[in-house]
Amino acid sequence: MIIDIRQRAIEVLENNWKDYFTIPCEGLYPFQWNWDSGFIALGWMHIDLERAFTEITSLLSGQWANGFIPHIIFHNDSDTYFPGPEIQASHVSIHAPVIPTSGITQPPVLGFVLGELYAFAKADSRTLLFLKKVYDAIYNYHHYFYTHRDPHGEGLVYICHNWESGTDNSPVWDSIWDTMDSPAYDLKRKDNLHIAASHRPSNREYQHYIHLIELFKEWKYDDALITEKSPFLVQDPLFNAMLIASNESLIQIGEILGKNDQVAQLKTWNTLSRKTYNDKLYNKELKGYIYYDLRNDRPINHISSSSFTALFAGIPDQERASEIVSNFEKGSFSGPNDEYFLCSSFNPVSIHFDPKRYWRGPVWINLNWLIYRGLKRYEKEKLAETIKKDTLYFMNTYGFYEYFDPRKTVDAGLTKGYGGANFSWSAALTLDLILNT
Ligand code: 2M8
Repeated sequence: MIIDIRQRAIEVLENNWKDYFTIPCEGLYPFQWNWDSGFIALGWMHIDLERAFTEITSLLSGQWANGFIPHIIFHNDSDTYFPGPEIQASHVSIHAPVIPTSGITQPPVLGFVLGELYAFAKADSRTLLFLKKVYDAIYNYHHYFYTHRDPHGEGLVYICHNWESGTDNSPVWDSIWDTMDSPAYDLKRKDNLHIAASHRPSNREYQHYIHLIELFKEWKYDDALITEKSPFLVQDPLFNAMLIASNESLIQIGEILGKNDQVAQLKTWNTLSRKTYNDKLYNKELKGYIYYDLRNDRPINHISSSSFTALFAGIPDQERASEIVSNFEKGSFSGPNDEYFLCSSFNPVSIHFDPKRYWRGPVWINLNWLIYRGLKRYEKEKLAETIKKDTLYFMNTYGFYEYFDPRKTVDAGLTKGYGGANFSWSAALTLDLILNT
């Protein structure tokens, strides 16, 4: 069984490999995506180390002069995705490279991906050479965040678009859409040609997504103007946990490479980031980390799977970690009688929970991988094994889909997962779950 799933995962990655980068899946997502590539590199690491390195260097070819790394790099042409390079129009920024990219980013996973590569392949002489080659670029990405996206110097950086969160259609963003009066654009969406509309965001939501891009283009993707005026400005628990975990890996690798000044700066940033994350984002009643709406100066009191990624970055102390995982033991995310597979992307007891719609309830494998590793970090072995078991159950039963229904009660009647099939990070992280012991 294990050999079989491993071979099928390798086939998915091979088919999605486009000479020097990997697409998330055919049709639906035909370009290179930022955090997808980070997770995908962890799959390639088990198959072909050079490909893992190439995946990351290809992503870095889209880095902007100010250190920013975009969420999509348009290496290739394709007419199966909206919004493509002509809508995203990175060329309006003075910082953008020649290659077309988007002008927004995604959760900064690259730093900890370097840490994973080092842990897995430090004995291979190519690894240190690769780390030397890319270290400064990824450090500059973090420098960009702390110098452009932390207006109050708190150690928490903001995201300015739901697509930057990675959890694009989460109910968390609903209260922000309520503050916006976006034009009723007639959009030529392509996602609904690939996937049932009932599993994807609504047209109104897409109008908000595009309106933000239109505003940023009007401001030439200038960070100062975005900070001053963007209606969407949020401190997100997943995004900041990825930054903190990536700082940690950059500190470790920087020490090996003798990058003393960068290491000292990363330590200063990370100490403040951890403290503010704990002080500002923790909600004791909900037993989890929440979001903060910086534009409207108010907490957004929702718990999602993003809330639990703080464990991956080692943010809570042991006592708080135990409080957090009570959500998985006869708690809201497991259901009082274990009615749900772990881990729903949104709180199943919430009225906003939708088990089929993109990021409003279904299980995603990259979040499961992060939570699994977080639970291991806090020695919550039993729960970690449950989440691994649930993840591999989906993969074995349905294949490498993009997301899955968390309800055990409906599972017996299902024949497929949801969203794109043959999805790269589902395959890559399955490989890592099986092979990285
Ligand atoms: C989804 O997002 C893209 C926009 O970036 C989309 O729906 O068009 C999200 O799940 C995101 O997290 C992911 O990186 C991307 C590609 O897999 O798809």
